[in-house]
Amino acid sequence: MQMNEHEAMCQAVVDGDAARARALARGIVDSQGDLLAAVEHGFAAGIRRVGELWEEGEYFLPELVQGAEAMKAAMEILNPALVAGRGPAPARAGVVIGTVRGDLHDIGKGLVATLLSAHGFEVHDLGSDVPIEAFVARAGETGARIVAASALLTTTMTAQRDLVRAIAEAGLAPRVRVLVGGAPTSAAWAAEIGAAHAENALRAVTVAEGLVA
Ligand code: B1M
Repeated sequence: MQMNEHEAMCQAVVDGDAARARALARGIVDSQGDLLAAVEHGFAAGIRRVGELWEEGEYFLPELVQGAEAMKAAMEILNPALVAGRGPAPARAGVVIGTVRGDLHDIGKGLVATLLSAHGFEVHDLGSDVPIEAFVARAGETGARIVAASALLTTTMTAQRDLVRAIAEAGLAPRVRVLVGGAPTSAAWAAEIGAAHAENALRAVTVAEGLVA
């Protein structure tokens, strides 16, 4: 049986095959296919499967890293196309974004940053393992309206709470609102720490638009 396009993308990530992932990403861009569907049902489905295989003890750290490399190789091609595909966007508020300190997971954060840019936000991406002070400093310097913090580990999500406090202590609230996300986070967690929450990258755009409206 022949694999469909999304299954092939998923499989390339599961196999940790960066060259194949890159070629499939290039193919979907060149054929002007649905890029978001390719991310969600193809490459991201693959990295989620890698996570399951790792949890089941089938995969070890090298396979996890290879899967992530394949996913990132595809995103390097898809990210610019996602931003360009939206055409000229109206100037919107600034967003400082990063993955919190101690946390190296940056694929989901990168997707959120890309979609925010594509929808006209001025995005300042600080990368991963970002200290609280760096978020606060950049928000102060740039006059950004939103600080967006991603956390993928249950051990690092507490930094999101520290960030909300630090923004208040720096006198930046309520002009600056904190948006949190990442697999272990939830709307309940965000409400508890006084932040806004989005469960995926597209939703992050809608929530961010609401925060600056
Ligand atoms: Co790690 N890892 N990892 N990992 N890793 C997880 C998160 C884990 C759930 C795997 C598992 O056990 N099944 C587990 C966490 C367990 C827990 O805390 N509950 C885990 C672990 C334990 C670890 C290490 C500790 C492993 C070790 O070393 N023993 C280690 C930690 C390193 C560190 O950060 N200090 C580690 C390392 C790694 C790699 C480096 C190998 C690699 C990351 C590479 C990279 O990002 N550059 C990696 C990967 C790839 C994963 C999994 C498999 C996939 C994550 C991913 O990219 N998903 C992950 C399992 C899983 O999530 N199922 C896992 C795809 C991405 C598109 O989704 O990031 O969820 P996601 O983002 C979504 C939403 O969450 C949301 O929108 C995105 C798109 O819709 N979102 C936001 C994300 N951020 C947002 C911010 C927002 C709004 C929405 O607003 C600000």
